[in-house]
Amino acid sequence: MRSTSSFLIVANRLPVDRVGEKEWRRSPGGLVTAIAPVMQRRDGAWLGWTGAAGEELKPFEDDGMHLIPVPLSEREVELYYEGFSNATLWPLYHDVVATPVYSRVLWDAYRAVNERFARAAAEAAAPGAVVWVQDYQLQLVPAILRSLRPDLKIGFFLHIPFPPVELFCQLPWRKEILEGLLGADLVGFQRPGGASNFVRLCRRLLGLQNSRNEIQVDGRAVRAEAFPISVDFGELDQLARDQRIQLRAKEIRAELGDPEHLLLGVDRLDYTKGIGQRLKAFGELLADGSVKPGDAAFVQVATPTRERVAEYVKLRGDIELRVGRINGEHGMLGRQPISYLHQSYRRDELAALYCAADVMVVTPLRDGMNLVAKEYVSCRHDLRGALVLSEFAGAADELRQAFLVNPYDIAGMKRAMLAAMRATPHELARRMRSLRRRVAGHDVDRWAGDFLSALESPASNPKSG
Ligand code: GDG
Repeated sequence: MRSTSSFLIVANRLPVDRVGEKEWRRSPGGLVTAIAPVMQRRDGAWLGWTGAAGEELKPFEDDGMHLIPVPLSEREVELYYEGFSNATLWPLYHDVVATPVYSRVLWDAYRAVNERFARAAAEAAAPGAVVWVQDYQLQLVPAILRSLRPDLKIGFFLHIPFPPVELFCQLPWRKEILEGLLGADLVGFQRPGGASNFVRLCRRLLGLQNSRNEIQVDGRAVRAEAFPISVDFGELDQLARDQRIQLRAKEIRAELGDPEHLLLGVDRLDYTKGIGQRLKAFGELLADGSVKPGDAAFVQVATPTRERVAEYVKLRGDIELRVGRINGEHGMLGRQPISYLHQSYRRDELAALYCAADVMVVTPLRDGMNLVAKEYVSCRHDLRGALVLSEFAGAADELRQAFLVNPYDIAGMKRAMLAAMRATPHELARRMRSLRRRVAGHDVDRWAGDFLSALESPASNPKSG
């Protein structure tokens, strides 16, 4: 077994899911696809939790990746993961759309777990290694790691939004989080707004000097910059062209009674995703007769997530009540306007759904990026299909040819959904061509490449410049 690696990913979760007793399968998702080749080229390792509480495993190899498990106890899952990460930081960073829980017990667990990840990374990294820390669960890791291993090149990427000064200041541990992130050489955000919020906060709360996006701290320069994440366009494009996927897409439409308009939502069942708002808009379109029940069908895939966190339990109840009401009022025997699926699907079934849908409805109240929007676009080589997209998703910066909506404005959302349903094939093709060009030219490979070359460029380390 090797001792140290020259390239290290540090993330809350390992990039594999357990199947059976001892078998693992690579988790779906862009991050793994983008990073796997870099790991192979650079003798890389991935450090993270296996997903099972109380499990202590030795490092192992899987699918050509060197994996280093970090253990979490049952109580740490509750306090660090479900607690501080998902009941404090997640709502705070998403515009406080749910009320964050501020608790010292949760904070203590967050700090302790971050320290464990940092120590494990310090042990696994070769001299001068590049370490790339991922996401909001591990914001203290960069500083702890730097104090243990000043020789490392440390990058951090935040997948969710970074909030404005007024909101971030609610956090009782606001300085500690900023100081944690400042341990990195490069702090990456989805949008330029996130980077400037961070720079402003470092000035305001820590009194640090900056010139543009470079912050001076302890004689080092820390860069804050936007790197909008993306999807594997090529892989999805190819998948969507597969005959089996196309056939399945036809079958899905037939199973739904070949509606004139098939609308689709695909989200984790999360209160940031605006699922209730979009269903309300659809329900009103049915109620006021703009859309006839037999003509339109709405499929909402709501993947189970964070099911032990109180806000998610409440959200599930709210959504299911709304679906029940709309179906009760507008359904017919054997046919419901909303097909609500609280289940997780295989990737190829999702691709078939994307190919089947006339209108993809992505309406988060706040979202770092939103990969579903980019996946839909990648699957529509036929240049048909319309994307209704919230202006509060990071993806809206790039996908300007979508039907952009404010999810708080139900009337506006109804108009946009109708416009998407009524658009001519010519208009749809014009919009889709431009959306596809954008995603094809800015795929996840480019995202990882851009981040890593910025991290390793001399500008982020004045001594080597
Ligand atoms: C965070 C940020 C940012 C969903 N249901 C199933 C399934 N999915 C896949 C989708 C997509 C991914 O999960 C969801 O990604 P999103 O970007 O839409 O949202 P978050 O999970 O909130 O992700 C977000 C992202 O990180 C990356 O930086 O864009 O803003 O919140 O890929 O396809 N996949 C499968 N079955 C499902 O049922 N296989």
